Amino acid sequence: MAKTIYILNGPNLNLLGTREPEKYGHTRLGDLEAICRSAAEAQGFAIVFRQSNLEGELVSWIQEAKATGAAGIILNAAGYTTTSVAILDALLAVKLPTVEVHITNIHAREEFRHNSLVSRAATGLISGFGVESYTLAIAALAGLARAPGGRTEETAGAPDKTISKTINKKFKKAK
Ligand code: CA2
Repeated sequence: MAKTIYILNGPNLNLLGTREPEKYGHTRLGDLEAICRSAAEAQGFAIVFRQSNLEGELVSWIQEAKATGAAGIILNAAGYTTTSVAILDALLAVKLPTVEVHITNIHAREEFRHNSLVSRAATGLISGFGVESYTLAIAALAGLARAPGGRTEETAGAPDKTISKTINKKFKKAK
């Protein structure tokens, strides 16, 4: 059975395509889900695609991703990106490969959007490519899941040094 990628969206993203199109574009959330589903299926993955305006619900879904054996998480925490220690703690606890996504380039915007707590636990960050940030994230996660000796549960979110140590250890064992 195909492995599943959880794609989680935070507060106000239900408004996608209906407000502020100059910032967030014209694609509605339902259309984004369809785009993500076909991009993931093309790479051999299923998706669970959800949006919530509630912090705790996002935390529960991160835990659910782990409990159900998901391949990884793509997370646009939106307004919770810079404020939610609870979401950061959940990501640190589940240790799943995680790609943080943003539609806009958060570093080209107001300073308060720069200090992402999510980034501290994410494997990587894709920001500023419109809704294509999501399809780029799917490609990145699919690559991670496939890469031999690549980032796994053990090394998700860890700095590269730790990852090379883990890989070296595995190679030594194999010899
Ligand atoms: O660029 C992104 O994806 C953001 O995560 C969007 C968040 C913002 O707080 C982050 O700094 C960057 C805001 C999401 C609000 O979503 C809306 C969508 C359409 C219309 C209005 C709001």
